[in-house]
Order: sequence, then C-alpha cells, then structure tokens
Amino acid sequence: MTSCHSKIQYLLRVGSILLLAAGNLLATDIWDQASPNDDTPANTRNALIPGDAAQRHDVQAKAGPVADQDWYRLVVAAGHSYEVRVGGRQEDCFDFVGPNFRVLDADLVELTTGFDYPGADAVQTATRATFVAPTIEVVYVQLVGDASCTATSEYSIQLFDTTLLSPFFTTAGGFESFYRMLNTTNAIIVGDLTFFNSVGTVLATVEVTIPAGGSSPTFNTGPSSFNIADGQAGPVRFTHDGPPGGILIDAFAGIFGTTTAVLPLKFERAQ
Ligand SMILES: [Ca+2]
Ligand SMILES: [Ca+2]
Repeated sequence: MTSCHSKIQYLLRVGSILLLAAGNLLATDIWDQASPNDDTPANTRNALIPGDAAQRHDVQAKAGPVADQDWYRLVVAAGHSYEVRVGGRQEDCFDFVGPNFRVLDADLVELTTGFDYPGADAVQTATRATFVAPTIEVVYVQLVGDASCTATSEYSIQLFDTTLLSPFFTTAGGFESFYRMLNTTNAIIVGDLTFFNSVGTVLATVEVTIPAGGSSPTFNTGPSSFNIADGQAGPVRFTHDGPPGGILIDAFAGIFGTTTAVLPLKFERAQ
C-alpha cells in the first residue's frame, strides 16, 4: 500500500514537472503563465487595482519575430487621477515610452503616453504615466516589448490613485475656504481642484499649477479667487499629474479680516 502510494506520488511529481517544462517551452511570458493570453484588451486577465503591490511580468520576443505585448485592465473610479508606474531593466529588451506604453479608454482612444519619471538617470529605471479616469470606467494599459530581443525581460507594474479628497468646504455664514498646494517633487505638477455641493453637483473646477519643489499661492473661495457662491458646502477633490504623495494641501475655513473661528480642512489620499 505504502509502496503503491509512493509510486503514485512519484508519477504525479514527474507529471507535474513535465507539465511545468511543457509550459515553459510554450510560454512566451514566464511571469504570465497563469494568464498567458494577455496580448489584447479583450482577452487579458491582468487587472491592476490601486493600492495593490507591484506585479511582475515580462516581455519576450515571439517567433516571427513579433514583439510581445501585455494588456492590463485597470480598476478605476471616474474623475480620479492615477499613476501607472513601470520599472525594470529597460535597457535590455524593452523601452516603455511613446507607443510602447499607452493608456487607453474603453474605445481604445489613448489617454496619455508614458514619460520619464522625474529625476530619472540617463539609464531609465522606471517609467510612469498619469491620467484622469473618464466617465466610462474602463481603462487599459498596453506595454509592448522589443521584437528582436530573445532574452526574457522582467518588469514591474503598479497602479496608484493620486486623488486627494476633502470631505468639507464652506462658504456659509461669512466663511470662505482657503487652499495652498505644496509640491514635494522636483517637477511641475498641474492639477484640478473641484468643488461639489452637498448632493454631488460640481460647483466649480479650477486648474492649479504648482512649481517644482514649491507651493501655489493661497487661493480661496471668495469672489476675487475661486468665486464660489455664498451659502455652499460640500466635498472637494484634487486630481493631478504628479506621483502619489507629490502634493500636500494646507486648507482652512475662515472669515476675511478676522483671525478667529478658523476651521481646519483636511485632505486625504483616495484609496
Ligand atoms: Ca508578457
Ligand atoms: Ca503578452
């Protein structure tokens, strides 16, 4: 009984090894063996969720030669801003810039293209793309490898929600709300501050440019600045093209000409 059991175990083990070997011979993507059919948006099973750890995949030239391409479906919320970050030894078999790194909407219309991570050295070690999710909440990322390189080139890919959310602003009772954005990076960041009323209707969207390593002026909801009508209150959203943690916001509500009754306003990263 024991001997027979051992033989079965042995055969199962050999069978598993043979299956793994066959998988390796057939696979064009050593990290994607669980879902090798990721070459089109329709058949990909790769999903990127903000906040998840980086995934590891690879691109390897196929017979032909044909460049391997990997597609990812992104789990996003309409109106939020995101960063897709790609890392790896890009000097080898891939260069995820321009048409080799694209973010596309459900109709496969390009939202943006990849560009160098701020402060990257001459040897590219990481690449990023930022975008704002459209109303149709389906977004894809397409990465294309080199057609002629037969080595396997591993890379990492990760999605971040970079949106900052504040539960409350007010222009009621003589109050105005004040905002100053701080840029923690060495590149210019451009963003949109959007004010909503209590039932979610957009009251105003204002574009703000924050200099590298610097801060914006202190804007406010008064007539000479953002000009939000009196008597309003609701949440505020800041979306931007910087990396996660690239923007900090100082905000408070107060009354012009007084130093009393200052109410702190808080922003948190969306999750
Ligand atoms: Ca691949
Ligand atoms: Ca692929």
